[in-house]
Amino acid sequence: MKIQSADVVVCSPGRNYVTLVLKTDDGLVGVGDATVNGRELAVASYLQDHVVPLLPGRDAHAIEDTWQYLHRGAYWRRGPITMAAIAAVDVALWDLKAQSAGLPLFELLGGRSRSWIRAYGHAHGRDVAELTDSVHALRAEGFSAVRVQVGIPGLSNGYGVTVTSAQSRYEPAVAGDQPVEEVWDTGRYLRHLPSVFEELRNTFGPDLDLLHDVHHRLSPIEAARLAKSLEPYAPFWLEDVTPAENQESFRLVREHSTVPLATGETFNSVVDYLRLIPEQLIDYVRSAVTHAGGVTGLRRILDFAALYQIRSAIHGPTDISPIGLSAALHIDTAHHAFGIQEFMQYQEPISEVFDVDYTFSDGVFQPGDRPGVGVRFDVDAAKRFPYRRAYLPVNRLADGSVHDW
Ligand code: CS2
Ligand code: MG
Repeated sequence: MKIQSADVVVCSPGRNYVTLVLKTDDGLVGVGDATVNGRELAVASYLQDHVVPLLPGRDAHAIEDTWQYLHRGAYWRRGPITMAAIAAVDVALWDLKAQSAGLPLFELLGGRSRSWIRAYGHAHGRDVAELTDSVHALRAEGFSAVRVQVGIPGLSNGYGVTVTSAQSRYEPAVAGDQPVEEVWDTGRYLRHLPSVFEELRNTFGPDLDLLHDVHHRLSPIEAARLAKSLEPYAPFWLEDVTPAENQESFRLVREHSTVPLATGETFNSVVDYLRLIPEQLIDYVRSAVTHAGGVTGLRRILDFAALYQIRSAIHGPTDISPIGLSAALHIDTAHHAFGIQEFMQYQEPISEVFDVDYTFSDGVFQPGDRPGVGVRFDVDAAKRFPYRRAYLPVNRLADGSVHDW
């Protein structure tokens, strides 16, 4: 089975996606996701200009060799753009191999390890009343684990929260020629959050798993204070409590609290975890199939994490395309180190372009049984939704200085 052609398609059915389509000489079509939120055209160019010319004629079965060829062979390895491009090739090749075997991908990854995949949903509100309604709505959809994000009094916008009540779902990337600018105040946030968790625990009791994403905004000692103050409400985890470049900073948080910690959505290699995993500074790895070198890259991370009882929580926001999410679900089904799967829920018209076979009901996913990754990508439909420039927000403090978003 040889790769015959490779095409890169950028489309925007609701938001931007970069998709790689590989065709083989025996007529199979494999697809991979290379979306990097707000930087889509950079990864499309990396693929189109530097990777696509290398693919025709290669053995489509040689997944590991192609991965190493694009990783070591490029000399400039790692980085979000490079690893998203490699991920797209890798997932498309796994898709082809599984199709040629006539099996859903999870069968090639070791087969089924669990009966279902537990997911957490995104609840949000501009205040606690709205957040409570949002949690009720997710509970009604069957979610037993919910990420809770809330507006902070005195701040007009916050991470994970819609700006108006008319928006039913939060989507951070906004179409336009300039990023939206937000204003952040750590003191207000730290003072407000414990009362929010207290109210949610009073309303929903001890059984509902509550997750929260700090989105890289705190210093290590601020993160420790937050974790300590939320400990009585037993969060399932706190995510990205502090930026992860200085990995030693997680130790400081650990010294003050037993709240589980999750990080890794911005990482792109197992190398990024060289301290966090063996020194057991985190409890969940959040890398995405799409951003960490595909199925091949993510399995390296999970095998490493499993040695330390650290579990998976594969990144699953809407800026991962249904191809990336479906690949994640196959890994979730097969890998012993599964913890939980993020599900942010796509908005239409996405299903006009991506036809999926996985199902979601009562808070859990099931992978489909189509051979391969299970997603059909409609190239003609994609043309109806051309790329629109969009950026993630930029965050500032009250004095105008840029802060982590
Ligand atoms: C978030 C993401 O899903 C998450 O946990 O942190 O929504 C993140 O903001 C986006 O993926 C950024 O592209
Ligand atoms: Mg996050």
